[in-house]
Amino acid sequence: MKTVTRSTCCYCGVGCGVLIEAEDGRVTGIEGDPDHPSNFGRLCTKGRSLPLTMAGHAGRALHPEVRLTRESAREPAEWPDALDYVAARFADVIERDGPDAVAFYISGQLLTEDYYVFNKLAKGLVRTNNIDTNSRLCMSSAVTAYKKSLGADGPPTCYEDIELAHTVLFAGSNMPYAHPVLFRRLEEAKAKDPSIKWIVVDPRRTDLAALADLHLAIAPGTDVALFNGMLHHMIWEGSIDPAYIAAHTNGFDDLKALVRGDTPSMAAEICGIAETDLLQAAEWFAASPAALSLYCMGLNQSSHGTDKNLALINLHLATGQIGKPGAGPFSLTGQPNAMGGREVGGMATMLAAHRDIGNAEDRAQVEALWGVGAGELSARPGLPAVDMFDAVAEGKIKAIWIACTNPVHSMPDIERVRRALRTAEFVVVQEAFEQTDTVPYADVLLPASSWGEKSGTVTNSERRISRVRAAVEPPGEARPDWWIANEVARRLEARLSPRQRHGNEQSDGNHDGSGNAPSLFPFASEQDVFDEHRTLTVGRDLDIGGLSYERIENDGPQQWPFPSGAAKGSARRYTDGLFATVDGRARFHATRYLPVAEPADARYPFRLLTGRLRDQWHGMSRTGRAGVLFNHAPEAALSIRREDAARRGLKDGDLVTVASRRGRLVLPLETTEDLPPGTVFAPMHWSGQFLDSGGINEATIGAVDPDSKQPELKHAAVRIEAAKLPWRLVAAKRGDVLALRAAVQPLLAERRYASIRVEADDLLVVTAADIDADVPWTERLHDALGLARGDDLLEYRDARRGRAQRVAWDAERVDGFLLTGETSPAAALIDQIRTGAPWEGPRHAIVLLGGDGPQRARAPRDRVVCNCKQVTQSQIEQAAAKGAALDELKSTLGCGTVCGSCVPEIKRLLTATTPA
Ligand SMILES: Nc1nc2c(c(=O)[nH]1)N[C@H]1C(S)=C(S)[C@@H](COP(=O)(O)OP(=O)(O)OC[C@H]3O[C@@H](n4cnc5c(=O)[nH]c(N)nc54)[C@H](O)[C@@H]3O)O[C@H]1N2
Ligand SMILES: Nc1nc2c(c(=O)[nH]1)N[C@H]1C(S)=C(S)[C@@H](COP(=O)(O)OP(=O)(O)OC[C@H]3O[C@@H](n4cnc5c(=O)[nH]c(N)nc54)[C@H](O)[C@@H]3O)O[C@H]1N2
Ligand code: SF4
Ligand SMILES: [Mo]
Repeated sequence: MKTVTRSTCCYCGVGCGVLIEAEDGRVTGIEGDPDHPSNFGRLCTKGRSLPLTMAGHAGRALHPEVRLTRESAREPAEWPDALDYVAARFADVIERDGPDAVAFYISGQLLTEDYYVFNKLAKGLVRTNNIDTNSRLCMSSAVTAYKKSLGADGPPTCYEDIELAHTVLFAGSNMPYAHPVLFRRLEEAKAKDPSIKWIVVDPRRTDLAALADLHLAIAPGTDVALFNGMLHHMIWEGSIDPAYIAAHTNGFDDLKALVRGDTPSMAAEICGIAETDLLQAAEWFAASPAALSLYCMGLNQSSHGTDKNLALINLHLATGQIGKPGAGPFSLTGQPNAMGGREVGGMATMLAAHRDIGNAEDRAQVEALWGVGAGELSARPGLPAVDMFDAVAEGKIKAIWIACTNPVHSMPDIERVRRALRTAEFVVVQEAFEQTDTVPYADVLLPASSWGEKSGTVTNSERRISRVRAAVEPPGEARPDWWIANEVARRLEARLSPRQRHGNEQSDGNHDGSGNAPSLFPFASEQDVFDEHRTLTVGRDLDIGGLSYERIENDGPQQWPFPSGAAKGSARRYTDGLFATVDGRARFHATRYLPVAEPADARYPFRLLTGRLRDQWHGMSRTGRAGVLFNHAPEAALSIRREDAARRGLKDGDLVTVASRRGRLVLPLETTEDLPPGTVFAPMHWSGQFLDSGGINEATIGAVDPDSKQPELKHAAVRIEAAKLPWRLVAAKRGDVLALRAAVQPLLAERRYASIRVEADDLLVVTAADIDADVPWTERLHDALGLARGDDLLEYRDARRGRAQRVAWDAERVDGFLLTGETSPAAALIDQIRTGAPWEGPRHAIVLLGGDGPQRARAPRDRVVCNCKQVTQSQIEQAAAKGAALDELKSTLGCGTVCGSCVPEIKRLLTATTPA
């Protein structure tokens, strides 16, 4: 039977509504929900490809698995046994070493209900605040700055402001890649009114920067200097709003005294931009009828992330560009439910409903609401992510439970995380997919149901709460995250001694969860959890006392606050100039520019930036399952400015070692004009599932912002050297790419460079270097790929020239190959497999394909720009050379007509191509 289920996309913080089509328990299709106020039916490449990531159960975590000793392998276990075991091990550690000897590291991709149960488990039952999330790597600087300046967390703006803004300042955001559907709304607004100004602050010339009216390619990490310089100009040009400042803010005089010294010329020099550009930006911002800032990780992921946010908010407060349509500081949320996580207080420094752990009254309120004894919640702040893993490495935290995040890939300086997990006594990993870099460290693997299979709520970037609904049953024995946490919590409740559960003074009572004291975990469904959560918000800034599943069902997704009796949520906050601070006034902060934690120097002369690609999501556990999502960027690479490469005698495709003070990895080089001198860029996505290394976080730094504790994932000093590993092997095989990946992945780490790429849904390619004399490895790869033997294998060896070539046949078709030494035929062989055309010549002639051309290191294929219509870069360039404009390209090639994710890049290609 065919069903259609209304739900929400599981990727970015835009929070697009989707209609999931399913048949016979399988997700078969997806459409944008035309009625959802985030996307009105649109989806981007990632959202549209969700069904492809759900084809089959291969690679999913399907059963609980337990290993009793580190030396043994995990064995499948029954749910009750696995849950009992986790509860027993946690209880042992808590009773022996105290509650702060355990920790929870969770995720902004959990649903609000999942998050709520974990938070209550840690803070309400275990009584530790050691619960932190990957939002620490993502939103915590934005949260800290909102609280310091406006008095409360959460953006004051809404999506409608995107259409109403007249000046848009993008700071450290690459929206066309990271928030594509919201960017479509900006494109439309600007198409309607070309006088709208776009200013982009980003060291890189991204597709967004290429479309901007003004691109400020600042030196990495210098945003505070830029914003202070802009404010200086506004103050001394008289373009600030003194009436607004006087009526609604505090602290302006200190800020004014500070920025007196930050002249535009000094600021421009620090930022490495033209002073006239800085002045232009200041004027467009201050004089605008409505100035909106959209900012993301370029500000937050910094050792001065809070100050970067505050310096930008200063501009809004000084000019009164806040609390009115089209204006305000709009922090774009990364993950689908980073906001929901903050709402339930799921971080080491927070309590439920935007309360603070450090605040005795807040604690007392939560104690009363949860029904735990007065004074029993721990006042000791928990450890934020980086400190948490350090404490594990130091043996202070003995047991850690990781859910819905992959820290062995996504944390800075991953070797530190690996060390921690090797040291830990007990590691629980709650995952939906088996192939991640964290799963091997699990003593217990708890299989989680995932998108399309689970139900609850998420809150998007504009504070809008949407329903997530299950369209199919979870595979195997996977269970919803809230259920898993709830089951362990009940067992732990029964195990922890009364003294632990109810404090010293009540130790005589029988509160062991066996019936006398009501359980803290009475939840029978995710709806029960939501209903408890909303009662905790009543009277708070995020009051959702009036919101229920039923309400969302009937009236659609709603924005908070949504107090009891409200007819609808609030689109915009602070419209009356009354802020969430004690005196109702927003606060200016005197933000002083400070350099990045690790500036480049003679030994590590390059500044490393990291960020996202258009079609991949984080560690690729999901997007890495769909071949089509590799089209736009087939493999990991390090981008470098052409002159910087040439000066070092390096060229496109060369393998280089990227080394920092912490770690190193090898990547192929990709030259570009889009980076400032002395700066290199690596995407964050590739991990040990696709590379011999763990990806770029081998090199990044764990330095954190002093206020938000967010690590500086965007900046580290590195050295780039030729890896001097000649290209030696390319192999490919047609088949089940997930199975092939699983078979090949364990071999990767043995090479100094090895990489897997998915060429198509049924074609996997492996490249490796440094394998000269290592014949056994080649044989193992051959076996892992399942290349045919005997008659169907054509072999050719030339020992003198160090070449070996094998081509596997499936009847008349090429099915796979493995080339060592001379790899130039690889590209043509891959094409041969892709097209699936029968080979007509004599078999031995196949190895001559590609001739004796230059050795090709990179993916040789023409890059696919438009994924929906499979239109390549060269097709677009050829049409552009004939003078075609965007509309003509759309009607002839069809590119950019479906999801629109490629339109910014098409526009850029059009500008770069001169018609012949
Ligand atoms: N395709 C895709 N979309 C995603 C995600 C994904 O994995 N893939 N993840 C989601 C998540 S969780 C997040 S947090 C968001 C992130 O969304 P974004 O923050 O927009 O994405 P990033 O590419 O991480 O970083 C944005 C830009 O910051 C720039 N930058 C680096 N250093 C500086 C600096 O010092 N100053 C300034 N002004 N800019 C700097 C980088 O060059 C980069 O272009 O994306 C969300 N959306
Ligand atoms: N160098 C560098 N590093 C970065 C960043 C950067 O810009 N540069 N960005 C940082 C940012 S902003 C972020 S948000 C983090 C993201 O880092 P991570 O949180 O590590 O990213 P994901 O790969 O999305 O991890 C989510 C995991 O949960 C699993 N999963 C999916 N659905 C479910 C489910 O329903 N339940 C459970 N239990 N598991 C599920 C997925 O398979 C995946 O392994 O990375 C950070 N790291
Ligand atoms: S913009 Fe794309 S990834 Fe983000 S929620 Fe919408 S469809 Fe999903
Ligand atoms: Mo993020």
